[in-house]
Amino acid sequence: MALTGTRRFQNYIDGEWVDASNGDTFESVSPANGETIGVFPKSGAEDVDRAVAAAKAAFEEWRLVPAPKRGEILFRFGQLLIEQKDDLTDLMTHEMGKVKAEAGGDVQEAIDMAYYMAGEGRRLFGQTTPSELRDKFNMSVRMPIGVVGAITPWNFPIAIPSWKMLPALVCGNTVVFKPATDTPLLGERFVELLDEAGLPKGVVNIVHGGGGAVGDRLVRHPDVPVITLTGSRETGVEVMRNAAEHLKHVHLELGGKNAIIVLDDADLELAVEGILWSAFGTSGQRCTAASRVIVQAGAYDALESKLVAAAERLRLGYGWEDDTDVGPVINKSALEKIHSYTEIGKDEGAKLLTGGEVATGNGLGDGYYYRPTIFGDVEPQMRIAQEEIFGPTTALIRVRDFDEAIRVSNGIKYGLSSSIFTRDVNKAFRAMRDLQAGITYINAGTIGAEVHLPFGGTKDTGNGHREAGQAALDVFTEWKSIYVDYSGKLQRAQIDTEEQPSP
Ligand code: UN1
Repeated sequence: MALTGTRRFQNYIDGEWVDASNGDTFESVSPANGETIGVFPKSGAEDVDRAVAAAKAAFEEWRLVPAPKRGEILFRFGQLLIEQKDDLTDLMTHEMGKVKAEAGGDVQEAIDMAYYMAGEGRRLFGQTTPSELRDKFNMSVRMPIGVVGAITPWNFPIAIPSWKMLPALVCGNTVVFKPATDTPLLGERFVELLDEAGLPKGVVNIVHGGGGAVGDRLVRHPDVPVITLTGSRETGVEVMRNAAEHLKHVHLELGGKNAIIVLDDADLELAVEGILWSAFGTSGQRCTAASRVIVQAGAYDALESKLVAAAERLRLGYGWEDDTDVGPVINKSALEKIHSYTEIGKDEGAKLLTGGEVATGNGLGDGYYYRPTIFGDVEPQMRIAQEEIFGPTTALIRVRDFDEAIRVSNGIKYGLSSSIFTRDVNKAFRAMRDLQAGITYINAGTIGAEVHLPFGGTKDTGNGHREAGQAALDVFTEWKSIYVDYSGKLQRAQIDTEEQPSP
């Protein structure tokens, strides 16, 4: 990759590339080897205000562009993503650290979303329904809302912006986008391509900088009626509180503490593959990662030994090298947090089966690498089985039977993803009914959601909304019900209706 090094990047506001008004900057640094990726504006409230004003003005015209035309711009964006897929994938292995196959998947998820939402431009269905009165026509339509503040995380630096911005745009909203400070260049590339696809100026704006300055201003800004955030539970609570003043629409996608259940009758080889992929893929840095494995007693010993052996075969390294299985974690504080949970697990009396340490050999010391870590004999109430670690650490919990497995799986505050490995169709269906989560997988791990189904979770994972799928449209539109009376006379609903048969 041609690294940009100390090249300075800018905000994009009202169709112009501009510095932060205070002139401050921050660097994006690779978690893989410490190389500098680029220098970005460390913006403040003034920059947010300018971007919001631009987006607010652009909304008046963009909302009138026919939705199929808006969809065609997204289609073109999807094509540009395909052309740029290799470059974006390579950049992602450097800026975010995930391995090449997964980085390609991240870009692919945005391509899928672009095509899906492009098609939505010709649907955006409402309802037509009969009226209780003669010569009257009733329907409901989706209306765009206005300026959307999109605050995105670093773990899916291309996919998650697409989940938020593409449905927002096809519905006729305009956007102010604040990407994570760990992956600003991927955020900037995303916006460059949207611009190239033909979005009018002001429709999408990017303002780089921290959550405290940029994010908070967006959340409190009176002219930003919709906030969509993927982040931590703590940030979600703060965003909801601060957005309450203006009664904003707030969409939150927060944490997970997802479990894979393995019953005695499961295909163990398949289960091990599913666990490895879900626990250690993306170095465990997915909201959907499997940080708990709930195993029925009859399968426990065999599963433990197969899983530990397989985890020890995983090769840590740079994401851009073909034979790397697990890349770095995002930064130093993440590495420290992950390691602190290893100490917590040991103190709680869980058995450290493998990993549990920072990896340093073969040049890895220049980045932030943590060995895939598995704890055995974990009790469901231990902190390592309750709190989101967001790293390559998973906890094996032994249970007696199916009912206990479901109870343990549900015994957490989050409710994002869930999974069960079993060959018993009855138990699989009971799990589909009883697991308290927004997503349930049967005979697959906890990761791998597709863009045309709703994505999100129950309980503390969010606030009841979903992104992706048709559900995303509900976040970015308001319903309007329309009544057209063509009788030429005053007809009073509930009063001038036809006679009912007497009871
Ligand atoms: C996330 O971790 O926030 O299902 C998103 C998956 C991916 C998306 C994860 N398609 O794991």
